[in-house]
Amino acid sequence: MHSPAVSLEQRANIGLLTINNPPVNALSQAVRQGLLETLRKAISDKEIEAIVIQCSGKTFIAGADISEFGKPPMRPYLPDLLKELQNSSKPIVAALFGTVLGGGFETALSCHYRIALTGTKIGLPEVKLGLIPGAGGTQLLPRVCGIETALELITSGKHVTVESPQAKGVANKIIEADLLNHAISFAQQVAFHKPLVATPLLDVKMSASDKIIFDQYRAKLAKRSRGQLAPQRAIDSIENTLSLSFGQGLEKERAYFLECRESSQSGAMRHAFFAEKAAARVTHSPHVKKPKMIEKIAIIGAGTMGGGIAMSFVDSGFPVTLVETTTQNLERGLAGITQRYGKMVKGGRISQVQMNARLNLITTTCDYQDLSEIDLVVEAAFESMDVKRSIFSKLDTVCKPEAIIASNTSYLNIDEIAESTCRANQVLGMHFFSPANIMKLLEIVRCKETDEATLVSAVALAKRIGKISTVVGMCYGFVGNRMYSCYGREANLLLLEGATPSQIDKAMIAWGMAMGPLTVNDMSGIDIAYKARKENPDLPDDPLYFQAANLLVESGRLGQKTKAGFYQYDDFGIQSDDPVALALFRQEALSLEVPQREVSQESIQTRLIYALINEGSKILEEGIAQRSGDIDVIWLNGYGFPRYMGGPMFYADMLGLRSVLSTIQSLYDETGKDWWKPSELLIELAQTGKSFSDV
Ligand code: 3H9
Repeated sequence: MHSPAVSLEQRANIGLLTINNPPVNALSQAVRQGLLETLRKAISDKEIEAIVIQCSGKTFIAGADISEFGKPPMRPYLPDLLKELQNSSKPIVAALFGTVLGGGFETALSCHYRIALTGTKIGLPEVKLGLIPGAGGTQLLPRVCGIETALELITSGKHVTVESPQAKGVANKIIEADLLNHAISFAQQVAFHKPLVATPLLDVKMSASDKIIFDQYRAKLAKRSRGQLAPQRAIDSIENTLSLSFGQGLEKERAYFLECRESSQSGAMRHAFFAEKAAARVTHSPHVKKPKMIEKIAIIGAGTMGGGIAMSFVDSGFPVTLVETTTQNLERGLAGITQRYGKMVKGGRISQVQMNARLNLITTTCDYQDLSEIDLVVEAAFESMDVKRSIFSKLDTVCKPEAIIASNTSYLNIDEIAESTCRANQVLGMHFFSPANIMKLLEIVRCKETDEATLVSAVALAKRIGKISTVVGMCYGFVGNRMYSCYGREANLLLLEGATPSQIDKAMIAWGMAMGPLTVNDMSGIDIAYKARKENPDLPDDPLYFQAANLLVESGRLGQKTKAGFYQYDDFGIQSDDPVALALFRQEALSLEVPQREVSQESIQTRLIYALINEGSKILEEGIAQRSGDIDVIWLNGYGFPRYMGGPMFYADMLGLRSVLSTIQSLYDETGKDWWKPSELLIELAQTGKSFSDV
């Protein structure tokens, strides 16, 4: 009995194995089993003289089935299957198209020949899942493309096209179209070529400098992939090709792969992979079938944020109308965009031709009447309720009835903004993160009146511009900034208790965060959140609440832009703890009767991370986030939370919610502060032995 996931048919003297496992032909158990059975059958069939492996659907195999990794292993294992391909007595040709990744690429490399459609992407992205290639990738790729390419591709996980110099040697033939017929006739041509050379028999391609390159990579990755196991293991495994036979190298690779697969880092990164896919799913009514067509975009405000948002649309080919109050503002905004693209050209990320094409997609205007044909407006003006309400009411009169109007506000109540229009059902939040053309995250804010067609359209658009989007509910700061304010609150309190800014930042970097919270605050300007706090009457009425930051702003220390904030900055922008700021905190602590103490690294980490978890739990409890994974996606992509920790909610699940609750309860008992009151949801889950992922 053949597995329905793989079929065998004969075309003249060629055995054609077709894999059919949508959406990406992942190597599930059924596919492995099917491949093994059809392969054995084709090899034993006297009429078959060569074999072609092809896939139906949109891509050749895109990797092992990631959803199987957390489960008990099921035979046949991929390395055993690939051994049979490598040892086949009949030549095997892989017909490549789409994204040939991970185990899919290892399968292709295990065939004797590869024929590819132009534009086919290849890669070993396992490190992005906290893994190394586990079916020979680290031993096969150095034999086909050389040591340096193997190091570069495997430790970065990046994809390259078959035409790129790094992929030299992968494809025996690259063709424009008609892949299957070309593959069959290629197989007929090579059917009797002898001897049959499988990849494991090739010598490792290396140059004299390759011996020292390993330590260079180790040092580079210790920084770039700080704290991560998989990239270092990948280097060890590739280095083995210099001293071990193919079989021995394979055995070592398998051991490293299993070590990585069992690690909490890989568990966290796999969670992140699936959470990002799930985040883009919106539960909506069956009446809403299709997203609205959105082709023409307008951005209100050409400042840093508006400019970045405009870039993220034109980068994906959308025409954008940039709107400002004066031509001077427009010129300044456009100059900023041109400068940012110029830097990308200098850095080799885009060509001059691409830059010109992108700039040509931008039209500018100061006249709202020019927006009558626009499908979606993103407002990125000054953070003031009055300003935004007046913009929305003007937009409402000039935009066509079906147009969607979005606000990029970080904190303001969009329900209130929507009231200034007669189309509140077509108003929502699109909260980009700065720099908007670089940061992948987009919080899509569902307001009280937002209809489902509008929401679904925004989500579809986010995917078209390459963003990772999550739909969130309306509250102060939405999900990300609301949690960030709890994280920042603790950093501020610790300053009054006697910790220094550098102590706090170092503790969080040691924990794995990309940057320290106070450095981030100094960079973005302490006054921004200060103003937002002043506009919000619902924040905790506690004299300690953000008092350290308040003091700084009120004494003119706004951050890097004034060369003084939480830190002081010298003429080269180098930061250091500032005795003046420290004295300010100490004095305030004295007058507010906050006892000074030695603050340990661990207690800083506990206070900041558990503040995130408790607030995340409240957000989930209130239904502001649809799933705990959405909160993780926001923190991983918007706030530098380490991917190998999976996000704050996944991390809490890993710790076990009983222990998390007990720590939060102790902090509540010790401080007596309302904000440490454990979330009801956390209590309920901890008591019933459940996790956030069960919600
Ligand atoms: C590996 O191979 C290890 C081996 O070395 C050794 C083994 C022993 N498994 O992204 P999309 C699902 S590690 C299971 O929206 P796109 C995905 O969840 C693996 N499911 O499409 C989604 O499901 P849903 C190395 C997978 O066109 C649906 O497919 N390979 C897998 O934008 C569509 O996904 C990778 O890491 C999978 N491997 O992009 C490749 N891949 O519709 C990971 C996808 O229910 N995948 N799904 O939400 C990708 O990078 C992208 O999915 C790909 C397509 C570029 C292929």
